[in-house]
Amino acid sequence: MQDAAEIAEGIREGRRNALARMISWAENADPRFPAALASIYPRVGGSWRIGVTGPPGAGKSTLTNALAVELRRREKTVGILAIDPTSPFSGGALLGDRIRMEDRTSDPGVFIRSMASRGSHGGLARAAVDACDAMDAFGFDAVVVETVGVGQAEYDVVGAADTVVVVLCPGAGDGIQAMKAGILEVADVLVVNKADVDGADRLMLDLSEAVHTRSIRREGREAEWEVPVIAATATKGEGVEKLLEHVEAHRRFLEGGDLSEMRRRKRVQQVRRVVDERLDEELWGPRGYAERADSGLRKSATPYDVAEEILAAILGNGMETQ
Ligand SMILES: Nc1nc2c(ncn2[C@@H]2O[C@H](COP(=O)(O)OP(=O)(O)OP(=O)(O)O)[C@@H](O)[C@H]2O)c(=O)[nH]1
Ligand SMILES: [Mg+2]
Repeated sequence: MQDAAEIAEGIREGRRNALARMISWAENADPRFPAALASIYPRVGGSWRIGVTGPPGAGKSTLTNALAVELRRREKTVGILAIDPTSPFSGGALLGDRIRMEDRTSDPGVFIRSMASRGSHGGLARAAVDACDAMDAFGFDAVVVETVGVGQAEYDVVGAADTVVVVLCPGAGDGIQAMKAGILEVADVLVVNKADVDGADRLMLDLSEAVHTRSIRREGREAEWEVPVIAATATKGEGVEKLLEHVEAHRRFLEGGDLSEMRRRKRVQQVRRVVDERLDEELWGPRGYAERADSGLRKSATPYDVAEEILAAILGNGMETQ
């Protein structure tokens, strides 16, 4: 069995199997993860983290593939984390490039890993950030996280990135309308993908208006960031260079401001996730309060009475009411 020091050393030495193992630890909330992270933590922070989200089928994976190809062309390395991938990464050459996205051995500058949201015990965002930390410490120039934008957990995942790219496409109907409001909130860069399809221009216009209003409503430093809306045809690699330029511009924007503060704020969320997860375990795991709740209910107390009793036991007298 490998220990944390071994894995950390493997990561420092650039061994991909060590990285893969560490990500598995993150996924499984393995008790060895914290120590491994501690010993590579000084190396965390060099990667630019890009979150890619949007409705199902918008072309997120195709765009992520194309983005990776473009990054490689610029001699940048990239780690990709795909959450619940329904559309596996193409596995084939994109645009005639020889980068095979699925074949991990063919290009040491690209690393792809998927992660399932189920089975992560609600700790999806915690695990995803942990995995990104591991990839970051490994030394990738960019780390891209793709997740389908369907719920809070997924927003939470991409929200931890430095730059959030939201991918929309024309013709996906009311579904997009419904999630637009929420999805626009998290976007630093908006991509209208499938620009080769009817309705793309219309969507560009609609979004440009929507984004304009939103950026005025935003507070603080970010109020000055005008979320660009760009067109792309990911299947042909069109618009990808432009996308990367906007990501770079966003990076410069943050670096010119309080990047470290922003990152620290996001780190606070990670602390909170770890605390929440551990507390949940302590409270409702085998040595927790489930038994006590059961016996309380047997005495025909209401769930509220039982909850109060348990809270009082946890928090002490401070919780007593009336
Ligand atoms: N016409 C057109 N089709 C595209 C474009 N980009 C992607 N597609 C197609 O759209 C489909 C979905 O693409 P994906 O990249 O798998 O989309 P996704 O958003 O990752 O999908 P999920 O991960 O399942 O939510 C595929 O058949 C792609 O070939 C584009 O620019 N134009
Ligand atoms: Mg996908």
